[in-house]
Amino acid sequence: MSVDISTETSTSQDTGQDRGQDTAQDTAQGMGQDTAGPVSVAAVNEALDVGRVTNPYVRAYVQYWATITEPARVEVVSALDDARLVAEALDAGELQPAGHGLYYSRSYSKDTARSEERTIVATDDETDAGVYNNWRRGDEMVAAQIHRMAGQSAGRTMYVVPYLMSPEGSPLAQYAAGVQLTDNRPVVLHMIRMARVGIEHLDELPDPMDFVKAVHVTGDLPNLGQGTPEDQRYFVTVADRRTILHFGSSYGGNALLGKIAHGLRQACFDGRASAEHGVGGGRGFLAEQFMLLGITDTVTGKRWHVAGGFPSASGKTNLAMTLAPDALGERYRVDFYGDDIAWLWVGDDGRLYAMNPEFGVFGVAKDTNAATNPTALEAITPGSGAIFTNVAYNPTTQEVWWEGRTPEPPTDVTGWLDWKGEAIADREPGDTSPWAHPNSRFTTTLANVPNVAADFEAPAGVPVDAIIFGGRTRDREPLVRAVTDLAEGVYDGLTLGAEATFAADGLDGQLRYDPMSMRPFLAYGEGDYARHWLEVVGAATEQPIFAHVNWFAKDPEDGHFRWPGYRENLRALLWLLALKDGEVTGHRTPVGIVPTAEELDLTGLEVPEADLEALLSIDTERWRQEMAFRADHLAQFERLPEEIWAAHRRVAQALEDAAETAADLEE
Ligand code: GTP
Ligand code: SPV
Ligand code: MN
Repeated sequence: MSVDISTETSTSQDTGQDRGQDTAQDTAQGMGQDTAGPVSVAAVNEALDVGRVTNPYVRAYVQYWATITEPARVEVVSALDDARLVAEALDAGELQPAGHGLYYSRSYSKDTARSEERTIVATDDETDAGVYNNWRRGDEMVAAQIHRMAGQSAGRTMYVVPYLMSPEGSPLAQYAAGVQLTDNRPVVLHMIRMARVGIEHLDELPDPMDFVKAVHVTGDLPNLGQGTPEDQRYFVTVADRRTILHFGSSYGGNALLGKIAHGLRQACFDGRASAEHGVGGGRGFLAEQFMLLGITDTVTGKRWHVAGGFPSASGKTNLAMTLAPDALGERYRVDFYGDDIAWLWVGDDGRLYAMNPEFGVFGVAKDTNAATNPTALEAITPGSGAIFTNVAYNPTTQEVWWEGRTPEPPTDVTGWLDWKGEAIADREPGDTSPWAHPNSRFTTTLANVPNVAADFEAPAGVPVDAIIFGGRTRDREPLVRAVTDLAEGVYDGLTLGAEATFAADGLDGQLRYDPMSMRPFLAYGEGDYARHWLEVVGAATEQPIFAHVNWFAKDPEDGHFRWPGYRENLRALLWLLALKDGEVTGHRTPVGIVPTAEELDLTGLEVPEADLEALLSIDTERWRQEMAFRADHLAQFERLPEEIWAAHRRVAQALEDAAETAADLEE
């Protein structure tokens, strides 16, 4: 579908000679970029015709941005182009082979993760400003991004990637369509794995203007001043124009705009706005950084669905893909739906539903192995088409490795390169820096995950029985505590966080709060967001049970994890669902209901007595300290609903009462 305009006369002074890696790529393609000027209007039209793009608004949008970024050629992409694009990327050295049907890529060394301080939500309405969303005015940010992107795709191909962030036929499909423009072929290959890609997905737009305009320009990565005061990168969602403009990265959520820019930030905004259009019974929908799984008790035939938010790198992928622990595997089956994003709404029958808008998994590689996440390993086997990014690579054997894949790195280091491409054999003695980047990832499709749910693409979504929140906390949070009241559940989500890892990151024991695990993805103010949560979930005729889980409690003496985690985590969820179904009662504490030691099914698992006791109890003093931090955290939010404050006061009072009772007992 490529339209080559290399025969046209050059009008640009910018030959792209100084564009670092791009020059090498395009030369390798033999596209003659030195002579290719900006693509002409006629050539763009031709590419759109070849790509069967008939929607006049999409055509005008592509034309408009082509005049700004000035690519040498335009190509419309579909998932069917994958094999050809992979072959081109291998030829160009953008990908390297990592075994049969597996690929390796390395991103620029200063471009290996999202950058929260460079990420902005812009609208025309000042009241959309929150504590965390880096709000700016739309006009200002659009102008700034046009300025940054101008001419920056010179010599490159602009790929037009039409995509859908939902299963086909979803009641939320109206909010799911988008067209990403990108000048980066590996980004296209990631999009094909992470979203449903092809113009046919946009054929049935209720309104031809209902698509997200998502523009990605890579930029001259070695010269963007990443992390300096001259940083040129900006990742902007102009939410009220449904426009996403990302400049200065080729990595993950910075560059695959369907995923978090659309699937979370834009959808967060649309979810509230959609109430006016009658979506979700007039309440709208929620877009959350949530995993989604199904659990079936094969003995009773009962089936539940659990959705839940954990901050980035806190265990969503691992939980979503989990298998039941061996000792319980005969009885319970876990089905995978999604690992990073869920959209939730109330269906016509009054129940709360959830679906995963993504088509693939962009999972953390570190510690993925046969014991922790066997299904992930199966999803990245030869022939799966998986792409590894920033792990260690051996070009001779085409193997990949990351910390925790095996207990020790390969003993024969011959040929092994670390994530920067530097030979392990050349390392100074005593150099213990990781072979793989800590945020290195694998990209594979949902369908490759062996325990993907049979109905993972069902447009109706699945009914949600439980909503869980979980952070990394070493000492205060028990293994699981259930919350049965909606406002207290939303309050718990708003006060979710992970402990500061170094004293310098914050006060000792104080959390880096991450409301609902949405801190980097919120599109509008936290108080209004809390209100939207109360309205959407409050409208459900059957309320989900809420819970806070923690797999990361540690023994302060020797630092060991008190809970084995990973597959064993299912045991906490089974208790929660039994509680919801009235089969157990648990033990009531000021901060929720925790399991008794007898109620938790520990068949085939040995947890030392002292660890179990700590996992199932509440440290009232630590909690009282936390309540003061929470009050300060919540006080930052404008228009926080009174129900949330009331929930805070109830929990605080219950803790004071518990402390008093304890003091009385001591006397
Ligand atoms: P994002 O994709 O960044 O949103 O992360 P995520 O929430 O999906 O986190 P993921 O499941 O990839 O886990 C992040 C890291 O935590 C990995 O290195 C996991 O091995 C580790 N991890 C996940 N679950 C557990 C657990 O139950 N116990 C312990 N100790 N570590 C875990
Ligand atoms: C996260 O950082 O939470 C991710 C990876 O899931 S990214 O898509 O880059 O945001
Ligand atoms: Mn994530």
